[in-house]
Amino acid sequence: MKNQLETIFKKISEAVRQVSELKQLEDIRVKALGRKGELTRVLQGLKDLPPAVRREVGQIANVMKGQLLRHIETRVEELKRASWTADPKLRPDPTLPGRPPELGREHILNRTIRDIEDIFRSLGFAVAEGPEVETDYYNFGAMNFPVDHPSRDMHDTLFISGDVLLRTHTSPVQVRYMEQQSPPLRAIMPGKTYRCDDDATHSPMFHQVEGLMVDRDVSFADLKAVLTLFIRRVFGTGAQLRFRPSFFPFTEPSAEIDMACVKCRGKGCNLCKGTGWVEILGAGMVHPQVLRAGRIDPETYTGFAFGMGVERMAMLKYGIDHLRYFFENDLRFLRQF
Ligand code: 2NL
Repeated sequence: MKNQLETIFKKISEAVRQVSELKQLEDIRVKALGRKGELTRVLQGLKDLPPAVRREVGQIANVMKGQLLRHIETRVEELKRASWTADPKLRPDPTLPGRPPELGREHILNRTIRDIEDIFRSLGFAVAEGPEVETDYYNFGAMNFPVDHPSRDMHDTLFISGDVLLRTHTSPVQVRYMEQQSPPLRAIMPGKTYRCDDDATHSPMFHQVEGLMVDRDVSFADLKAVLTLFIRRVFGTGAQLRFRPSFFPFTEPSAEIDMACVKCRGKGCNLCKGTGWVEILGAGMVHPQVLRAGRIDPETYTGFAFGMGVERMAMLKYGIDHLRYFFENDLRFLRQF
């Protein structure tokens, strides 16, 4: 076996020395050391030898393998240099600038969430997070949804089993927050939310930021002031808002908040469907039942709450006209921000 190795080693060394083209060198490497190469096959045959011999022959074979690889490397360098002499254009130019590595970047939705967080932090709000897998109680019951409310339907909510579901809004985090803290409290809750919905304007997973402020004497005027300030920080001091009466089970009174269309400035276009206004926030005074679920006495405290879709905020702010851009991970889109 040792002789066999010796023969193979000599033969390959000689072939490497005589080679005159890089391509042939690669062929030699594969034939000798590749997966089905001559030397590889000998190494595979080792397992049939008695242990003492196996160790000795194995060592020799491995040393040979290392030497052959070094021979080949050296020969590659020699051949390359020879080719530079023949054709100086092939010589690497060490004065060229290096290729910068491709860097990743923050996704535009996370960037939008971070901007929203920074604005609310500057207004004294804390940022809280919570589980995406929730119970029916925290997602619906504590939020004052009637037992027969259509959102609780399998067709709208992604159920995991029984009372366990994927949260359909970040409100459960607010209920947990109220349970754990006592007023005064100010906090926002950003995160992923899920609904049984998938079309041009709905994704089964989307992002929401909800917020909450509870104290003695918090009024609808506070809600208007905070949300107007927030929207003007995001869209500029010229942003105009309109508060429309609305309904949510968890707030009373409730409002939907529209902003004068960013695209046509109120004239009417496809984005605002000719109305001159785009919906941007939902809000209201926290329902007494929801305060109670958070172990807060509605006789002593009042609060306002609001919710917004992060995808929608980003689309309005950056002029993105379709939801799919956020999720298809086309670098040409992602790199723009
Ligand atoms: C929307 C509307 C809203 C809330 C979310 C909330 C949370 C608690 C109590 C009361 Cl704990 N309300 N959240 C209130 C009003 C509206 O979201 O359009 N979201 C995208």
